[in-house]
Amino acid sequence: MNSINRRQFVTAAAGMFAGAPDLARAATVRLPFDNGERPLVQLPQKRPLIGLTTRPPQLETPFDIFNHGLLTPNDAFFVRYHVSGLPTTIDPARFRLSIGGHVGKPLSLSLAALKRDFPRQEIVAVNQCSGNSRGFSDPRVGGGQLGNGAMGNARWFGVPLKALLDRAGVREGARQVTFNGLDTPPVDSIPDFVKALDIDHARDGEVMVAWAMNDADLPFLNGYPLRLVVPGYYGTYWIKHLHEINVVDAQYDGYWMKTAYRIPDNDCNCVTPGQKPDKTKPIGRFNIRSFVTSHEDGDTVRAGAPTAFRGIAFNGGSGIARVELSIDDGASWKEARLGEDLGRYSFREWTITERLAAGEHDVKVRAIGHDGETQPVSPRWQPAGYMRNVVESIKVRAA
Ligand SMILES: Nc1nc2c(c(=O)[nH]1)N[C@H]1C(S)=C(S)[C@@H](COP(=O)(O)O)O[C@H]1N2
Ligand SMILES: [Mo]
Repeated sequence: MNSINRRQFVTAAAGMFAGAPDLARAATVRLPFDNGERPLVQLPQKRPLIGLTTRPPQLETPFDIFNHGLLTPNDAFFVRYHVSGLPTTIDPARFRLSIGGHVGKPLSLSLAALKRDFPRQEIVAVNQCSGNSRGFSDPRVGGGQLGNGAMGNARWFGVPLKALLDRAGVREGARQVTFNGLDTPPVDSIPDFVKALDIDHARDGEVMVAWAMNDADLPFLNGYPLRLVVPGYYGTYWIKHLHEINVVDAQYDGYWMKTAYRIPDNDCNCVTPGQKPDKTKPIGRFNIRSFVTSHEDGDTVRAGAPTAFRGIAFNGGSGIARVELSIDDGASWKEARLGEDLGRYSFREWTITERLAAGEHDVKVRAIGHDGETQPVSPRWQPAGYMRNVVESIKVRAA
């Protein structure tokens, strides 16, 4: 366990910077690992969030947000980009989504047509970056040194991808579907960010093209005007500013599928720390995770009095069957009560009240999915630092 206090250290009140971009970097936050100092940055349509890079903009959500409701507010939702050429202005009247390639009838759809001519769909789902929590990797690995805030849960509105593909008429022999957004690499040597899904996955009726989240248009930095939503799958597939869908009759082998975003192809998707996997595959579904959101490492509670613990759990789509809390470093576990069920791709709230005897307590939380999956007690490791899902642990003092 890291010895630095896990409390995110805010040196100035964040709210006062709203609307004052020149002061937007005056506050900092400390993530609980080496070199974890980060500026709080305020970008358009966002409240001050934890800044990772500016070009392209990358922001993570301050963790206490997850204690204030199951849906992550749009202005607090994390932001991840790979390439720095963001579209600067998008005219919603002239924007077109194209669906082409191995189809009978290529389509070019305006936003109005998309909203008018197709069935609507709504789904609550977690979007989580593959590298969420990467900063905790030990030994450390390259890539964005993220805390636990590169995730968020939203109610997405849009049209099922299946409806679009059916309208275009997928031809015999289709293997995959590729997705491209309006952002572009700054130089030719960096490959454009294009991702692919297998044709059956793309047509499962759940993958969707979304234009709204939590009852509002997508914030620009979360993909305005359209993004792909791939419930249960890591954020890398959730293409933002989506404008090009292509059906292909071969395995798509662009850089971001063939070389990047790959995981060890074994049962644990892990290797011995420091080793390289001998076989890899594209990253896929989330593994199961759970967090305490009501308390942070280093908190003090009243000894002997009821302490209400609360948090969230989620997984790749089987849904959360059970969450358990331990206040004795994993020696014994008690089942928590699950909150409202917003669907099997959503955060699930859990609560439990415990009385802590005077002294230090190692508080741990673990979730069990309907598929039986649970979390490992010691962290798994892989060279890219993806898929961290160790049982989380915080120290709480009762006095
Ligand atoms: N166009 C585009 N879409 C993208 C990316 C990108 O770089 N460009 N990054 C992906 C990755 S890796 C993640 S984790 C999610 C993050 O979604 P968010 O920025 O809305 O939180 O966007 C995905 N979609
Ligand atoms: Mo990501």
